[in-house]
Amino acid sequence: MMFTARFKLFLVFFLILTSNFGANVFAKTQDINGLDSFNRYKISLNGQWRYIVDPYENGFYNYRWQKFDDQEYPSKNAFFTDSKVKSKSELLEYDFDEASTIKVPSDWNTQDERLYFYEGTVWYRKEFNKPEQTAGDRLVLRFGAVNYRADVYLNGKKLGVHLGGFTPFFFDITDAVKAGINSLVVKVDNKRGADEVPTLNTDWWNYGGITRDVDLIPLPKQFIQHYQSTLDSVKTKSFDVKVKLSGSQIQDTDVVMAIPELNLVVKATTDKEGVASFNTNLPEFTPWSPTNPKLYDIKFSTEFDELKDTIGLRTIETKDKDILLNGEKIFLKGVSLHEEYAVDGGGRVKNAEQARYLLNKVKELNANYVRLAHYPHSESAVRIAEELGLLVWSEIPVYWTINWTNEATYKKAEQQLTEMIVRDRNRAAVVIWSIANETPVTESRTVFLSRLAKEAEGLDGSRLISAAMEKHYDQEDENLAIVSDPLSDIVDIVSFNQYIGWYEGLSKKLERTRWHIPYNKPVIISEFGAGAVQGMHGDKTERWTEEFQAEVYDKTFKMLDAIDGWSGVSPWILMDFRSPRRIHGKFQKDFNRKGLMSPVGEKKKAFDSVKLFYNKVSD
Ligand code: GCB
Repeated sequence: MMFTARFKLFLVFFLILTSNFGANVFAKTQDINGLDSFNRYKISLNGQWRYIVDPYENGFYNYRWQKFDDQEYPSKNAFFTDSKVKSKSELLEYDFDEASTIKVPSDWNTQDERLYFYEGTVWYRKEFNKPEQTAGDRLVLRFGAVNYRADVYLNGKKLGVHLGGFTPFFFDITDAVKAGINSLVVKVDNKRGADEVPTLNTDWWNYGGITRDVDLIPLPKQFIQHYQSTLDSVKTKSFDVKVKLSGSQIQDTDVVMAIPELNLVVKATTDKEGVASFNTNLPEFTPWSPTNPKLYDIKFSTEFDELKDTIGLRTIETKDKDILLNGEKIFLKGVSLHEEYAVDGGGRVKNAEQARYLLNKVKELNANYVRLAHYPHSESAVRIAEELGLLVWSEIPVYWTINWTNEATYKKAEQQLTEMIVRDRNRAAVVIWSIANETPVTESRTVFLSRLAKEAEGLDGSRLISAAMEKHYDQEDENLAIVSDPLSDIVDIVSFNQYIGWYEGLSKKLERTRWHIPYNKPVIISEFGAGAVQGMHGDKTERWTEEFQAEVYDKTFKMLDAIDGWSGVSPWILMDFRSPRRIHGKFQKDFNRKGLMSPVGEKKKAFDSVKLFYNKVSD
């Protein structure tokens, strides 16, 4: 068969594109995906970047709507090369040097008034100097998160594309980087799409931009890509760790694992995949728990590399209707949280301080648990939760309706799940991976979610899997709420959201409702709530008042208490948050008002209802 050069090139790209879980890349990245980098030496590319707003994607398509960035024609496209070279270009309008600057990491919506509602393309450029490196070493470019699609170019060469707004991705730029000044260009596009994850409809702000850190990470020629540790039992203290090496000559290499505080130093040798497996019985240790979130330093070293981390040692499992932490029953006293910090008019959380502010508010509720909704929050947030002793529910944005029958959509969800799990699977705080929120009960959806559950189980069999489901009512008894969903057979915890007293009836209904949940599994109420404008007072029957909200809370807790197997709750939500669906001119003004606090952190009455209830309930 005869193939044209163009088709051959397409085939090559297609094969490369389909062989990665991470970014779709034109550079080699398989062995850097999921790179454990939190504690590595990094050169930050955060700061001011040049930006060009491009609603018609002029920089991407010509006037015939043909792509400029076709790999066959990189030289034609001055835009992606040096911004000063404008000759022959069809893109004379573009000049990064004359463009304004925008902060990275951050959303663009709260930095430029024109972009408050914007959904489309913005071009970003950062120039950086090639770092000093030893010959043979590698240089990796890491993005913490870009919402939603990132097309990344270095010195005019396309490195690849990444889809998904909340997880990290990597490029090996060892060969693409040049001596002196380098030009890094990112086309960021936050347009929603019917086949994307999430899809067109959500109840949160679609913040666009490079929303998390950008770093250069120098690596030796042989390096530790990542590791996975599991404590099998607090009693036996059996501890399994797998360490994956990448780069050159990864077989038959010694890896040393040390936990200095436990006087533990053990050695293992890598197999032909570069994996060193440790199975060891730990000496006496203090288990990690919300009441004592003890963390230990852990270090892996090889002849060429060293990776440091801190870990908590704990187990999580279910037994019949109970959740067991370190073998003991625990009740999850939590709250749901969006990754939004509007205190200074801002939007998406941009740094660890803001994440810590929010998680400290969670702690003020006497909580031991937080639902990080509805997408993976930053790695820093998860680590701060771990430090503060908060158990974490972590989820991917498979939300409401998704194109369940489209394989490409499934792959996008699976990629986000993989990137989330690989990033956080050594965090003791994370106890639940959630694969979906309020999805319709259809066969195609259950097939889709079963595949995701299986994937999660394969990547990390040591945590619980859940999804926020929904309830319905008995046909003959309008006061009998039922949770019956085939997904319940697949997940470890039966979780569901319900809004009796707000979307359904008034608080009286909470007094009448009984529950039928026919599974021998723990039950978590992943959401309930009511809207209130902070500072608005009135009778408890008056919607939008703090009194109304507090009444819904008090009665809901009473109702839930009667559920057999009730093992946890994360009311919706800690703080009011922006949503384009919340357009009521008097009460909402672009904010979902179900927060226990206003967007700037002023408490409503219901905050105290939760605090009081959690004070009374034993863990
Ligand atoms: C839900 C969704 C959540 C919404 C909330 C609401 O069930 O899971 O994302 O924000 O209801 O306020 O309606």
